[in-house]
Amino acid sequence: MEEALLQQAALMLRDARRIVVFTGAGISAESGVPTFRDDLTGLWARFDAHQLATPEAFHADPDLVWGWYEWRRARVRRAQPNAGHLAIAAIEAQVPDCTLVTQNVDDLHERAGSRLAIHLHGSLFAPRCVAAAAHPATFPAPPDGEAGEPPEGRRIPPPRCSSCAALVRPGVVWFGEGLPEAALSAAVDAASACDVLLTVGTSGVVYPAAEIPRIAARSGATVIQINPQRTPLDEVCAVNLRGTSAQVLPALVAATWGPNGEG
Ligand code: BJW
Repeated sequence: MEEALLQQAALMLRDARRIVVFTGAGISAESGVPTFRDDLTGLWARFDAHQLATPEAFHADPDLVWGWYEWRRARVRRAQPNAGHLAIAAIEAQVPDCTLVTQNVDDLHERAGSRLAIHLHGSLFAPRCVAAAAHPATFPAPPDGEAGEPPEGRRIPPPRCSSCAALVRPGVVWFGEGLPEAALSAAVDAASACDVLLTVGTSGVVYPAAEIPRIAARSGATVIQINPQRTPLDEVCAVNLRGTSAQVLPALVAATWGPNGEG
């Protein structure tokens, strides 16, 4: 990463009153949580999204889908926040008007101390009744803390809702499903009103989430990207910091507010 670019980004952050941090799977990669689209290690390089991440897939084979999400949930439970997650919590501590918007379904931002993360694609830890629109979802707590992690191909029948006996499904947003309205609208509002948006570890190809940095840019904000690879968002970014989030974010926080956050 070029030092001059880091200093340029630090100046932009120091001058900003309203900041949005927008994260994707790359922020959790250095915690051992796989991304989706990285060539060899991404989930979609090993698993078929059509068989696992659509409402039709769950309808066709709920045990396969629930087993896969239980495997992922167990992996995340074992993971720890990395220096990138901690640096974002440090930005929030420096800037009172900082909104964190994540596409991630893990809880590593929360565990790193972030105040409130807007989860655009739901959470691995909030399973819900398939008929949840009709009544509040109630179901026996999933067997957290079971010894070990289910092997990745294991089929596990999902629990049933205690009030209507419908299946309980992972609380994530699958392809073809709408995003949670309140989360999307809060993210759009924050992106429309910020001075700087920092986009970190996302390929920027999944919509409507990928509109968030574009909305910020169109509204006059400066967009800074942290990613080891080029992405379609490069074109809207004033500065592209090529590197991993666990390396670049702490360096950026130190360059902006000093090594001890003295400003
Ligand atoms: C590092 C790093 C390190 C690596 N440090 N960086 C417009 C155009 C085309 C298509 C569409 C469109 N609008 C809608 C669509 C369809 C579809 C879509 O976008 N498809 C495209 C893929 C073509 N969108 C939808 O279906 C959405 N719904 C919708 O539009 O509904 C319409 C509707 C409205 C109203 C009513 C009903 C319907 C829903 C999208 C849901 C996405 N779900 C997933 C799975 C969540 C559950 C789960 O986890 O299983 O969300 S897919 C997956 O992609 C996941 C992610 O949140 C999302 C984004 O991925 P992300 O985070 O960017 O990860 P990667 O892997 O792509 O990138 C990682 C990046 O990190 C890379 O750039 C690396 O270089 C980098 N990196 N290591 C920093 N250490």
